[in-house]
Amino acid sequence: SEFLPKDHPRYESIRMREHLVDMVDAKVLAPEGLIAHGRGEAFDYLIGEKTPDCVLGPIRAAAAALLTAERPIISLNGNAAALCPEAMVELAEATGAKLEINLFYRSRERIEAITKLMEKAGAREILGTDEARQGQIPEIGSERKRVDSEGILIADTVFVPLEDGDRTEALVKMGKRVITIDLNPLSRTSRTASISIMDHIVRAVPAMTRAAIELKKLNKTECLTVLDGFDNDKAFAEALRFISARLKALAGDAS
Ligand code: PTJ
Repeated sequence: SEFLPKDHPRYESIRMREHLVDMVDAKVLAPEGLIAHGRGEAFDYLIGEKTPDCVLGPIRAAAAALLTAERPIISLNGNAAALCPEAMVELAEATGAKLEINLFYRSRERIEAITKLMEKAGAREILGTDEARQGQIPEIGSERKRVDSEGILIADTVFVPLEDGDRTEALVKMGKRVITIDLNPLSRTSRTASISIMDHIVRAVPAMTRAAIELKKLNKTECLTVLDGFDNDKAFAEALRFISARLKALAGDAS
């Protein structure tokens, strides 16, 4: 905008905020999505605003999970669509997963706005838009219970970036493998997912696509070995250790 000088030290971060405000006007982003983003930004400071090495394992496991799944789904909410629509399409193409819109603050207007944005980004098929095909997940209290009967309802693996904890828990209880991205390692989402990625969605999604392209050189058994070797509790502990070590180093404490 006219207010943002190109040489501002936090140019990228402010530009992203301004884009998100525009996305609220366009009905893609829920106003509450702005607050969620702010919380994410705070945690991004703690990790140094780049993908920590300890997150490469979860990213690789997530790519392996999508590649080896029978019916993988990438679930889109307003934040994901607003921040990285093209990267989501690329991930879907690299892994063979389908895209489905699934919203907490659900409205026809928003579903249409997100569909239009995703189509512009190159998406060919988007699930979750056809009322006639709507199924329900009774374990979920929110509007997120409305899912596509040919998508999340029958999926074996669901990628739910930027999530509220309820749905992750319900999907895991249904026996589905759930992959999440959340900058906050302490959130209920991160704690209950099968694979949680503590990183900014804008960095993590392209990294997942790169990992998927690499993993495609292996056969299915080798991909499954990558997946089986992954331990989310261990990854959670490593994520916390990473933040803790980084803060200690910044404070000048000897390690
Ligand atoms: O589009 P809708 O209607 O489905 O609504 C989406 C929101 C995000 C409003 C809804 O799911 C929500 O309220 O989510 P929460 O419970 O605020 O959780 C969002 C989590 O995402 C928080 O724990 C943040 O730390 C994290 N987060 C926010 N922005 C990013 C992020 N993680 C990674 N990358 C980000 N850019």
